[in-house]
Amino acid sequence: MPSFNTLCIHGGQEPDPSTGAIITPIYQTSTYVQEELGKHKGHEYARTSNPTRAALEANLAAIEGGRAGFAFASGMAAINAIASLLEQGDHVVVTDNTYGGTFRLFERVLTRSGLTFSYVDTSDLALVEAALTPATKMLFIETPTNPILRLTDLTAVTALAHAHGVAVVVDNTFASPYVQRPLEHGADLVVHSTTKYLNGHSDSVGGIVIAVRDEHIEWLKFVQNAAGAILGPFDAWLVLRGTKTLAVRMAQHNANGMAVAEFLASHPRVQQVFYPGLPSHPQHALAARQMRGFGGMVSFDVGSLEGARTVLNRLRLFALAESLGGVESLVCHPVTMTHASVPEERRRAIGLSDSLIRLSVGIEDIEDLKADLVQAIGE
Ligand code: P1T
Repeated sequence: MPSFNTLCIHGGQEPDPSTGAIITPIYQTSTYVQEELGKHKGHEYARTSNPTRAALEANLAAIEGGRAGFAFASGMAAINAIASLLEQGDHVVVTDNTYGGTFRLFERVLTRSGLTFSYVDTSDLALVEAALTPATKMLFIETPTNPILRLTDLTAVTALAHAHGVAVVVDNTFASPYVQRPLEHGADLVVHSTTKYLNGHSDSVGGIVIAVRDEHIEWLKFVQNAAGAILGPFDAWLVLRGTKTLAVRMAQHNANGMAVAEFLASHPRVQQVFYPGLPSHPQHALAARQMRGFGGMVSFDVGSLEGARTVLNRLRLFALAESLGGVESLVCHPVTMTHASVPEERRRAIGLSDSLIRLSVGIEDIEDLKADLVQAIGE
């Protein structure tokens, strides 16, 4: 089996059969001409299959170490496709500090179809076990969480879930498959917003589900076509271009993330830093076991909303924007931006304060990033 860096570039890739092009072309077509009735080259209609999308799906399945991948129009569409594995009356246990859009999909959309969700701190196995009911069919884990960067022990939680016949889904968006490999810990499904590290260049929105079990693969293939929230060929091509440099980008995100976290941790005006790579992180030992490097996401608290506002408005190289995982650094204010759909009392319960600032540390020169933080926060 080729190593990770090689799989990023070559996994699932073949020269184009019609021309030998080394890069899979953008098959920008809606349909495929059949030679005669019932005789075609493996593709009939582009919602059902597209060679560019298929090349991306094979690439991402190889990178995550899964058996099949299914690409969707966004990370949320991918999560919605996973939820379609469930039926009315089923119950899901969800990491409490999940992306705000995931919470909104579950609470505002899927509860209308008779699904129920319990939000628990999945870093605490006893809480997970206590939340399981006879109706629980799925455990939806985000680790590290967005934006508090709390971790869940994937090996332990998967063993617990499987002992109760519950499938485990891991949203691996924040870590990327370079940093964390949920399927190797026993997870059943991995989901990504490809919008983030996998694409890596902030120029495409998409999602992927990686599956290992026959019944999941069969259903996801069916529902991708039946519901039709597919990733378009141009976006598939962009993500495929992105994954070729995933390994080198992630090594630099890891290095810059660590350096920024250490810089913030030593800054007198910063009250708290959330980063799994810091020894002060309550789950640093787990992070060192479960992750390869600690990623490029760093959150910190300057103690007051006014202070946060000043920093957010002063930063220059860190652009004020939602999203993450691109080569350029971004900063956001989760309470009013990415997590505005989470009710205030829930935000308080998970420790998401009004003064929290979230950084997506890019791969620019670290000295330039530190200089920007100094001019924004002060000496
Ligand atoms: O934006 P979309 O491609 O639909 O992905 C949704 C999503 C799913 N899971 C996680 C962990 C995410 O962080 C996201 C999207 N997050 C942001 C836009 C953000 O700024 O946090």
